[in-house]
Amino acid sequence: MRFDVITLFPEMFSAIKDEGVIARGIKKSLLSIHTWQLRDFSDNKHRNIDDKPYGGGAGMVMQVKPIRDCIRKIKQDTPGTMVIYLSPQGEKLTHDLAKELSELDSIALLCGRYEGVDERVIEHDVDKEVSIGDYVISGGELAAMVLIDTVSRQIPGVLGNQDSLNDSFSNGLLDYPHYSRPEEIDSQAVPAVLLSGHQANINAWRSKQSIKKTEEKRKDLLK
Ligand code: 4FN
Repeated sequence: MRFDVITLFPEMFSAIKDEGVIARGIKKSLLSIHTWQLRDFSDNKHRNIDDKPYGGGAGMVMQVKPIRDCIRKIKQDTPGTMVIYLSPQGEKLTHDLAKELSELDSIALLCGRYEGVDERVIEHDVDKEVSIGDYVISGGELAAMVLIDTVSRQIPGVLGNQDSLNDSFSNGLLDYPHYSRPEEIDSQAVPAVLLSGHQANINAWRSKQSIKKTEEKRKDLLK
């Protein structure tokens, strides 16, 4: 899977490129992340890519021309890539959407800043809008990194054994509780079943806990 990221802050993406699951996916050539500095597509000496909103008001708007030129360049290199604008107006990013997107060969991610992009970019250049959730954030970069992380994890071979989630969320439920050494600390003991060595009982306990936790904390996940 190839990701092309259009951003004013390409350096931010070193956070996911340089270590962890994604870095290892890149090393194994299962993934690549290419960042594009939108300012390189500016047509003025100040390297501006934003301007004042028609109709007035606060803030600045990202202009059509640099974005359109950048997308044209990306599509020359990678025909057929899906252009996604990370935006509060988008379809909510879920595990299911991540699985769907992981079937694609390439995705271009447009990261907004200021008040966002000129609406004509959304009409003409963007294939899909995706949102990571209902809160204000300062820019689309963090959202793009969340998308890259969750989509990349769905690509066969990206996760090593150390990184694998057991069954959690493959079934749409919360994970069961986890325990490690010591067996007891400050009078808090590990549930006896986990020390029993009886794997069928352990699996049954975990499955019950998983459902119970989901009912208690995230009823909305039980469809
Ligand atoms: N955010 C809301 C309503 C109005 C504006 C915002 C907001 C970054 C460029 C967009 C936000 C949230 C989830 C991208 C938020 C996302 C963004 C995202 C995002 C700068 C303009 C902006 C009703 C959601 C609170 C700033 C709600 N997923 N504007 O945050 O890009 O991807």
